[in-house]
Amino acid sequence: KADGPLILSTWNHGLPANVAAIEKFKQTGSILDAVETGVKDTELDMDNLSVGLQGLPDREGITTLDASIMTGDGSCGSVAFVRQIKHPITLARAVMEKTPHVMLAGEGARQFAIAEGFPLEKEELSPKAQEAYDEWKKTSKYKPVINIENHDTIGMIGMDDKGKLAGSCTTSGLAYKMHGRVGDSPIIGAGLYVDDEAGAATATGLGESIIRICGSFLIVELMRQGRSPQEACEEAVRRLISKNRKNIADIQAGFLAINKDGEVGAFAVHPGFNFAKANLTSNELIDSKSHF
Ligand code: SD4
Repeated sequence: KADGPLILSTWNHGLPANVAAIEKFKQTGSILDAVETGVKDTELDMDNLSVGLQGLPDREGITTLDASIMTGDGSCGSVAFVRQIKHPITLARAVMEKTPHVMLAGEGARQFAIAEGFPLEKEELSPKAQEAYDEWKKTSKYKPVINIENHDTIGMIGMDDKGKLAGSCTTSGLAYKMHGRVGDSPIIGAGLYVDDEAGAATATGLGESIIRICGSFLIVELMRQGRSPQEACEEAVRRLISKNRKNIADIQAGFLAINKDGEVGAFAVHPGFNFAKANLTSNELIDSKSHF
């Protein structure tokens, strides 16, 4: 078990998110609070066009958000295809803690948010998203480009000093997706899975390719069977490639995992994936290896 909390999160924005997570952990001692607060930082980052209401819209010009949260005892909550909510991760946590359900989507998620007192934000694109959308509309081609359009979702997994695990994942999903499209991030077992008895995993990249293999659940189950987090992430990437052969050159996906002993692993389909790893005294960005 770690001496203090260990926090891992996807991509460069994982660095400031980890700082927010560690700070919160110091205040409350809760790994759940830490992973929620950490990704809230990214949900507000105006430079991030793949998370939060400033994210790139769907092809109708509407930004819709997906998020999930889970703890190692099996508690989980998520929201999908939700509009006008600044912190979908907090809404996902409310679904987990205040409803008998795991997942709320679309208008129902928004109604629940209103009932819980979440402020509804004005529905308008951020200046950067508007500019990108106007440019995209000139050709309206739907072809996600790896490491450009599909990067930047934040997935965060953490362990406290007693070995308890929690994770969070939040995104505006694929840019210019069809209206109503839901990715892997709010799907428990695809974008996120956490089990104190085995480990935790989160995913980023083309959601369809990740859903197809139940990516995060697969990694946690492989760790349960004794694979290291690194071996488990590599096996999940191999599986993903085997089920997405036709267009694998255009598909990026990356996985990040921790096992119950605090060992860490990461692997991606293509180069370019990285993650941030923090404890009480350090916070570093690490490049993931990749299959190709
Ligand atoms: C999705 N997995 O909605 C998300 C997108 C993503 O980095 O990870 N972007 O498919």
